[in-house]
Amino acid sequence: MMAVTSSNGAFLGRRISRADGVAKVTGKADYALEHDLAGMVHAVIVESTVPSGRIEKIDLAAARTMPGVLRILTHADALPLKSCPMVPAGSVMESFLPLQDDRIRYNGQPIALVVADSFDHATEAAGRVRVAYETGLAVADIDDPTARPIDVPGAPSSGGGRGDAKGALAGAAVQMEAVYTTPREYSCPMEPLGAIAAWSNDGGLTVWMPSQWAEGARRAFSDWFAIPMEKVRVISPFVGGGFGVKVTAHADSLLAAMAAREMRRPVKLALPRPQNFTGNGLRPAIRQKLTLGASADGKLLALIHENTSETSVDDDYVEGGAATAKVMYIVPNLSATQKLVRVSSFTPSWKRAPGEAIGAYALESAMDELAYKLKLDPIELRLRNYAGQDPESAKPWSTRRLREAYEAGARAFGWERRSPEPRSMRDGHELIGWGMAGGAFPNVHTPGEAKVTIAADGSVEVASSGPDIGGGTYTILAQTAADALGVPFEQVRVRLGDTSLPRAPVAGVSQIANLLTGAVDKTTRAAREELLTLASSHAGSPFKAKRVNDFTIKDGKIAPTDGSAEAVTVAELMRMVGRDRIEVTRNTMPADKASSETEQRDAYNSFKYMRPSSPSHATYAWCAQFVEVRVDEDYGTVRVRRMVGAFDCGRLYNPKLAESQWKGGMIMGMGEALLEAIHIDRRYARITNNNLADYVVPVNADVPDIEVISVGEPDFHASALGGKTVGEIGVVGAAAAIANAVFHATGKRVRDLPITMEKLM
Ligand code: MCN
Ligand code: MOS
Repeated sequence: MMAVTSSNGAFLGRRISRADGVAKVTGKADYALEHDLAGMVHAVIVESTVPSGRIEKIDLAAARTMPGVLRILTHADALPLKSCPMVPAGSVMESFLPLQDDRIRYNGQPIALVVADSFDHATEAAGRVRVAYETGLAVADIDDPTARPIDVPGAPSSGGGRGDAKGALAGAAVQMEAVYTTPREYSCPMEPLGAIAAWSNDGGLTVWMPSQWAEGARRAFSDWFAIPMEKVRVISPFVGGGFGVKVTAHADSLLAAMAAREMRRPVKLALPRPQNFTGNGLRPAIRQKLTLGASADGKLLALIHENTSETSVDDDYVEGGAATAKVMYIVPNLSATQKLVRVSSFTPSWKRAPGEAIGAYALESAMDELAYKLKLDPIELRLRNYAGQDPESAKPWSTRRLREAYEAGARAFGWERRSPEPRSMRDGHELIGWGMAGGAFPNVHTPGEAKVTIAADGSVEVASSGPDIGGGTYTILAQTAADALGVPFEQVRVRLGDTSLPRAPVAGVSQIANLLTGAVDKTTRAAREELLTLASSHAGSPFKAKRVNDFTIKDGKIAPTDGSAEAVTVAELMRMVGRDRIEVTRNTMPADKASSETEQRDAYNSFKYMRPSSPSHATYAWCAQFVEVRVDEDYGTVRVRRMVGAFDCGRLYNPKLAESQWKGGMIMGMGEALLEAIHIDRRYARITNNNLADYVVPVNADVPDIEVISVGEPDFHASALGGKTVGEIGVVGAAAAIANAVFHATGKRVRDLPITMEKLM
């Protein structure tokens, strides 16, 4: 890939505040469920109250007589649906389709849909639906005595290895083995799931829903209802967070569309908060056994990672944890295995850094344990095993400034003042603990598409169906186009999140920034070239220069580089050459791809076309995290006092926004380490803490001083403009750094997250 320098480089790299920020905080942002369509009615889901078995009878008599009720759908009369093979079975999207049969797979499964003239009427009536079940055997969770781990041969991202780990372990001078467990965790976007769906008379479907991938949702609706993709429009300009749960469409939006079709009216289905928890979007509970073997001087010889994770009755969802272990250290012998446990749950899905977050927690905790065994500083142990190239593929790193991250983080934190012994630092009745951990996140790429329009007034519009789920896509794409054309940032307007706009892949695996800045840069350059071709060739142009390269555009003004004529604004030139617009669409498909292929509806499906970003180099973002905790000796309460994260994410398009991504990730890591866990009532295999009062996440008062440092440099193997992945790396390693700090404070190693006070007593 080639290094690209923009015409003036004025906006990319600047700390510009979010372009959508004011609209969001003043209530002007258009969230999906805030629409009000003429004739719209409301749907509410009735959930199963048993975890397994079948529906014997649904009695709708009482519900039907309730005020405002228009229709109640059940498996007996709901529309038959087709499956959606868009993503590999179980990889992130459930295969379950609601109201298709009488079988119960989990407690909370949608089993009826009440449609009424208001949300309150529908809710009231939903409470009157009476169901008789023939209950079956359930497996509550991974710890259920009847749970049976099963093998998943060829599981993606988890199995495999290198060398002879068992053999090397036997000969290792120092060994350590531990099992780390993590509970089910919910993604917790602030904006709940839901949708408004409306069908047109000619069979077209429009869905307003919050989505990390509008194109993917469009594909799902087209499959489910067996209608052409062109007939579906998904609109999602603003998303109140997703963290993985909005990667694909789920039963809520599907049921809204199904009801709208039955009713021949627009239907709104707003999922109440508790049904978000019991519907989808959980990281599964996981058990990771780590076995390390090292020489007496701390060189890793063997690493064995055995992962067992929950999945649903229907799907083989794999949350593999070994991805980080495979690339972090130069260990010659490594074995990774994966088992699944089928539990009576909906299919788990992604939560920020699926695999990496829990994998780094286990790996970096185990490294900390090994460091104590070897009486080595944890950073020193990591440096002795520093991987100079990718130990997995033997490819060179594109960039790996992890050493710099350790150094910068340690310096900012004051790591050299740490006394290594556990329980050796205190402040009155508070034990002080200092811990650290590292992390990695792969850099991937799916092609994307963009449209750039230069209008008669000189303003520029950038359009893509790609989303801004809160990270800053609106802002960085305006920065990109402003630089590539040479106009002020304020002159660029960005439209996103609507499938009537050019196609884009999923905002998952933190790839949107890199691939859409690349697509927008390429498209804007093409638009610039068209504008300058007019400047050099049109009879109305005031310029004598004859080549596109002879011009400069700066601050929205075009002039011949040699100064032979006065500059004119983009608007003036458009008028002089008699154009009311210049419109250009480009994609970043590989050049050798036939246009018949790029035109096909699936051409931007991340689950088909996502690749590591470079064929020749191993490309990852890296981090080192440092944490101070204070543990109350009497009560066992843990408070995080300071966090420092040093990140190598390549070039930053907007440091202000990247830093807030990192901080958000680190805070999520705090939740993972100390607070978050889904609790199951074993008798009914039902989630009990299905709300944000009982499912505890960090709030402002919990969040300490967080310092983040960028040690990256532009990496053109990673992306066209030199950036690496940002959105998920912040969570990777954070929980381990906290757990390690808790051990340093207390001398007690808790290997079961979250680390709550009772586990420390
Ligand atoms: N960025 C940058 N320089 C780079 C790369 C990114 O400045 N080299 C900044 C940009 O402001 C960009 C943001 O970081 O908008 C995130 O970019 P990227 O890493 O490409 O991530 P995506 O846009 O693909 O977003 C998805 C990612 C994922 S997968 C999860 S999960 C997650 C995350 O983003 N969910 C989030 N961050 C989130 N942030 C918010 N507020 N809400 C969520 O739901
Ligand atoms: Mo992010 S969990 O890949 O949506």
